[in-house]
Amino acid sequence: MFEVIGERINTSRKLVQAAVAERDADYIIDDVTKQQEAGANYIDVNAGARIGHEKEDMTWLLDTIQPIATVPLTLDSPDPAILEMAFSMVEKTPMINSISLEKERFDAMMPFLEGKECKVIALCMDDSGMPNSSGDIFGRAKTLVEELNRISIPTAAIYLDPLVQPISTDSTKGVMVLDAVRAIKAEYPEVHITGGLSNISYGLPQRHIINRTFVTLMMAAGMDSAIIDPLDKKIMATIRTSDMLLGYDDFCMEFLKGVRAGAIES
Ligand code: THG
Repeated sequence: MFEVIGERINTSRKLVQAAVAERDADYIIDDVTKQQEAGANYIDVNAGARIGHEKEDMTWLLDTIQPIATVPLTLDSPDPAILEMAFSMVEKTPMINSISLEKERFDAMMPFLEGKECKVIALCMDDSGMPNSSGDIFGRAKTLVEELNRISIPTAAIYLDPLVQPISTDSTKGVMVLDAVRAIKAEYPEVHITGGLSNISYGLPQRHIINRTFVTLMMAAGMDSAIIDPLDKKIMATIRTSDMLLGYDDFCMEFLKGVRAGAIES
């Protein structure tokens, strides 16, 4: 079944930033509780937006969230030192977000990940920037899987993020990532595919319908996880329905449960 990584605890969101600045634990606890109730399988925690405060903000967020977390956390930072500190604080085996092929980040992350039991998001990014073709995405994915396997991270613990780019400036950006996901899953059936989706609709109106349609296409290609807002009822219903139609919902149990709970409607 599809795994939802709840994206809401991110200081780039105004209300979260204010809650973190004021150390408003009730706000954070309420938000995490709602994400869990809505079906989040992981809670992403990103404290990067208050420049110069990431370390103490991440520490406070983890101290606040852990006592009420029923699911594991996705520790989200570009800074390997923050990820290392956060890793040492969590009780449940976390997901690390992220490693990439950018040299500085890669070189710092590899020794840290070696021998660790955790899941890891691997961005198809290198020092030349965003990928420019499906072959580019595939090549980077292959390098990441091989390198992580070499330090004993099993393929099934790797969540590749192919990096979705806006379709508004280049109409091939949708098929580019869809083709890449199909190629990656053909080569590595056990690897997971995740990532943010909303970049696809950047610069266009009515973004939610674009994001929802795109997640269905991505799921058909092999995406089995995404970093999204689990309180967005429509995208959650689209994901549950697509999961069923793709054969991941035995006896349509989860779909029927969602309908009975009022989470899925026509
Ligand atoms: N891949 C990986 N990790 C990621 C991303 C990714 N982590 C961060 C980000 N992208 C995913 N998380 C969020 C969190 C919140 C929002 C978007 C993505 C969000 N944005 C509102 C907006 O842009 O309109 C902010 C509005 C507000 O201020 O509340 O909510 O791609 N591996």
